[in-house]
Amino acid sequence: MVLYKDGKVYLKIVYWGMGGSGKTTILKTLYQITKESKKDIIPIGELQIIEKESGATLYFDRGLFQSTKQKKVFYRVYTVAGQKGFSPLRRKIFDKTDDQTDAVILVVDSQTHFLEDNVESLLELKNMARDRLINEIPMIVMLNKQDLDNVIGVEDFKLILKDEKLWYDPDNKLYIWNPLIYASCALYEKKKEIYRSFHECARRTVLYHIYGDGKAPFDGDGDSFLDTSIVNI
Ligand SMILES: Nc1nc2c(ncn2[C@@H]2O[C@H](COP(=O)(O)OP(=O)(O)OP(=O)(O)O)[C@@H](O)[C@H]2O)c(=O)[nH]1
Ligand SMILES: [Mg+2]
Repeated sequence: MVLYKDGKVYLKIVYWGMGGSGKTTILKTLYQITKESKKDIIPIGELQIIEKESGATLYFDRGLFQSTKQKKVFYRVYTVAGQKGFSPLRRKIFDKTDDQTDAVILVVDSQTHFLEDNVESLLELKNMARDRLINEIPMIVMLNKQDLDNVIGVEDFKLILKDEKLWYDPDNKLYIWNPLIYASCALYEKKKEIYRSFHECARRTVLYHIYGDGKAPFDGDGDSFLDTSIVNI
């Protein structure tokens, strides 16, 4: 989070995931959706897309969005380059010391034959975030490309998160902050869960900052943060 003297707040949200899982497409679709209809965020300026001829991201993509209800709140939204050799570039985006990542959206290519690559990408993220996922960095998961055949579902992916200790049992205080998992499609014509997943990520990011001072917040009975009206994004 970056806070300016004039009270403007910039929150940084990163789309992370294996090469080709759909991160750039998601950002473009989010941009279109929020440009053409009235939503809680509006895009400011154009998207910055840095890609190879093949369409794979070469460094990163970036978009700036402003909250329409809290006009001093801005979201700097990045996608990383998912291809295997680009890990150092991903670190530059994710781990910038003067502009730390506030929240992450893991974008999974849901086709079953990519399971291992998705897990590899998740492990890299875990390693880079150094135990801060969920307890300091809210996390959302998108199981993307659900329009295709042979795809994994939400319950399958929950098991992977459990294996990686990124899923808490109901008796744990962090249970309410378990990653929400959205079955999505990024293609504009078939779009599914693109805005809703971003909205939930933004909502959690704001809650972590307002109520948790940069950490997962808790209250007495534990679940009032599930009330979506508690905070404007
Ligand atoms: N069928 C289908 N294709 C998708 C979907 N999302 C993305 N694609 C396609 O998958 C390919 C890769 O998408 P990108 O958005 O470039 O993937 P990326 O995650 O940004 O890839 P890197 O930049 O290499 O990390 C493109 O041809 C997209 O059109 C989806 O939900 N369904
Ligand atoms: Mg990309």
